[in-house]
Amino acid sequence: MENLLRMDRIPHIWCPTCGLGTVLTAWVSALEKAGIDPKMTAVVSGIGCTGRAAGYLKVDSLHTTHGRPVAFATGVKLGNPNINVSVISGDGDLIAIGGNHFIHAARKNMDITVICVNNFIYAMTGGQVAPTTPITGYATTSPYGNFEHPFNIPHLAESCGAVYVARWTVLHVRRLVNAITEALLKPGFSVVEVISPCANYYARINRLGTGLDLMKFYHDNSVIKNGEDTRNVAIDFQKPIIVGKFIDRERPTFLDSYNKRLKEVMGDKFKRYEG
Ligand SMILES: Cc1ncc(C[n+]2csc(CCOP(=O)(O)OP(=O)(O)O)c2C)c(N)n1
Ligand code: SF4
Repeated sequence: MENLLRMDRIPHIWCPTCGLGTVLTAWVSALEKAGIDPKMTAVVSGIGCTGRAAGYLKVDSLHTTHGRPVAFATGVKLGNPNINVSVISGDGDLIAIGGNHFIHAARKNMDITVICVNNFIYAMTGGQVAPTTPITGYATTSPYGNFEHPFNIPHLAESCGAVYVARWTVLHVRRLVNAITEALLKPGFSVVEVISPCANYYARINRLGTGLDLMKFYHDNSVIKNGEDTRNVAIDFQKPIIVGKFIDRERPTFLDSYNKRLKEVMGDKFKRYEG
């Protein structure tokens, strides 16, 4: 494991009982399990607590601007299609400011893996409401409880065209590692949503106890439903969380479609794009 971490950056900045260390460990374990060469791997993060992930991983990594990791990842993939590209970022980064990049990369079936860490809040900037904050959940900017309808991330990803969609909590470590492994090996846009405790803001503002209490909540309230229709997996405040592998399907990737179309138009003059 240590060979894939930048040990000179440790100790990390994450709070005690934050779920982000588990996400990082799961991604490293998945890369090893998938047998992917770390030298042919890139990780891209945006800004936020989750966004720090890229800085701790000893592969080619980019810590990019807020909301733009999917756009940067697209550039990396198209620059060298042989590189396995992961995005590890927060729900605010990917689904709020970065929402447009997320939906279009899914539509185009860009061959990247997105690990979206959902802690239901903007953590790094002090606990503001996110497009994933459940209705009635409190945030510093929703002092009366959130009243905006949140995104259901698996359903959003599926609707836009993602070929692999799963959700696990950081409590489900083995299943999370398996899901990330499958996602890394899946050609096309794959999304793993990871429900992760933010004790410092989400739990404190909502009086939910410690990070350990949130883990206990996941233990007692996660319902595994592989293959569940993503329309049914929306998350309500402190209600059971449906987890599982929801989508695993085939669609041509962006580059498959590009190569096919240009070959149709240009015939033998066309040379397959290799980066
Ligand atoms: C263009 C821009 N707008 C706003 C910010 C401030 N900002 C930094 S991180 C962040 C939200 C982070 O939330 P999330 O992506 O959910 O990550 P978390 O910290 O919860 O892991 C915001 C709004 C910024 N850095 N850049
Ligand atoms: S503020 Fe929340 S998400 Fe950020 S490191 Fe602390 S516990 Fe983790």
